[in-house]
Amino acid sequence: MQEIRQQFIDGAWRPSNATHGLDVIDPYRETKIATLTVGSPQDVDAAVQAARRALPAWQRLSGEARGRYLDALADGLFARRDALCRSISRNGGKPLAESQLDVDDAVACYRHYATVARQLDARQGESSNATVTGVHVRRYWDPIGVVGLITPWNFPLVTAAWKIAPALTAGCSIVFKPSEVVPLPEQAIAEIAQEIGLPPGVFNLINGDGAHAGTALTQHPGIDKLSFTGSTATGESVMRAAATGVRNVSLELGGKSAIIVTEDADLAQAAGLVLNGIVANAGQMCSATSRLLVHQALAEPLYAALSRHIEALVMGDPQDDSTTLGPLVSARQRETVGRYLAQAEHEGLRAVSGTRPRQAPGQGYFVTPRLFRDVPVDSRLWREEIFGPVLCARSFASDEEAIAVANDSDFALAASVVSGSRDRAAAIAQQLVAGTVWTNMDQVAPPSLAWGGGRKSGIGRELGQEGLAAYQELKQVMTPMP
Ligand code: TXE
Repeated sequence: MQEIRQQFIDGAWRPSNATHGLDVIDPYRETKIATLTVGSPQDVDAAVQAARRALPAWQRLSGEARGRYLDALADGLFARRDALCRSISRNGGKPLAESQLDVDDAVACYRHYATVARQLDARQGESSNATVTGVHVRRYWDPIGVVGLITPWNFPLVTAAWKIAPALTAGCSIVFKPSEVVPLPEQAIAEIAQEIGLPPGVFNLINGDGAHAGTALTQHPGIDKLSFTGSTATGESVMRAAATGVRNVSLELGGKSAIIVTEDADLAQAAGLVLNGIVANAGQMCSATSRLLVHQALAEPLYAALSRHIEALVMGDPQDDSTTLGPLVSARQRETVGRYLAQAEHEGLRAVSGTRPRQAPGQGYFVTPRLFRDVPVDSRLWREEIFGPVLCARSFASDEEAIAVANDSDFALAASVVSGSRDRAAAIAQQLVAGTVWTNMDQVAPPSLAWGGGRKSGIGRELGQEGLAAYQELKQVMTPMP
């Protein structure tokens, strides 16, 4: 069994003076696979001090040089691909094919920002387009400073890359706290930082839970910006902490995204996209399309097709190649989803029959996928993020009705439209309130495009140019014209 007693501070693994430990669990075998020493406030302070010391030299480095480190991080992850996939599947419970997507997405993200970093040098000091009579204006993009990055357990390495890569590109130094639920794959980032000779203090990793390490990090006055991905409730407390000292904050929180299927859609394509949007990662995705709105003319055939697809899923060992649906990440997450299923019974929701996958293992934190139809719009299952393989469906009579129901949500992260007509899909997409709308495709977030949403889904954008801007401060230098 692995013991993670140390924190990565100032370029080296350092023993922690903390006494508090946590168990790390394999959600398929329901066994302890590691113990994790929770970083103390002193550890967090040492990490922040190291990041502050490293900041001036790191930000002075050219974008070209920072780009080389980003490429080296991508190389380091790629070199460990197989081991990391096994680690993600073992600790997080997702099938190997999905873990491979995670590692590849993380690699692609570091690669993308390596290119962006190289382009930065040419932009620094560019003349502004704005015309101010008699004044010449130059623009510079400075790093925001030392950033505190906190990620959840559902996409290890990926959510970390979405923060670490643009922050390093901008010239920020980092204190990173991964989730305590799936910390094992994330340790590799520190190993690689050490291996590639990233200057000490530029990247620091503090392990631990939210109550101890997370809180110590968000409250540390030496942090200039907080970037958080996780639940809306924790996002609110991170934002409250950021208010002290008027510190910048980015939040990527939950979702309750809609998928709209029109009657002219290709049935097989629609069923595939709807299924993927709710069973990938066992539904534990902020972008899960967990509200299905299907035109009344296609509702019965779509429900029947989904039912068949669900029956064909193979629940089992995430490290077995044949498995297509893994367990939920933890006993706690299974309890949370179980409470929603009890609520569904209480509300008398109508489940579509025949939705039991072929194989149901006798161990692991599994939840059998559920499809509830005709779910009232005021049902808790329709309105709240469940974070499990539970799909709520309703039928609609007109596109206007579908759009209104889709937009009637506390969240605004993503949405999906499946239609036989590109024009109709585009018209619906334009009226949806969401950061990303997929039409006749789903669940892709390439590093060159922004990701994020409004309402209770968060503040700001990650990835793309916007994701880099989240770690920069614009400086304008004005000079009288000669
Ligand atoms: O998330 P938390 P949890 C949703 C999903 C899930 C629910 C609970 O609905 O069922 O959140 O999951 C750290 N100060 N999402 O409890 O608490 C914590 O250590 C600073 C949606 O795992 O938000 C971890 O690193 N940090 C989401 C991270 O925050 C704190 C993904 C996320 O934990 C902290 C995950 C505090 N006070 C869950 N408390 C998405 N958007 O994809 C906790 N943390």
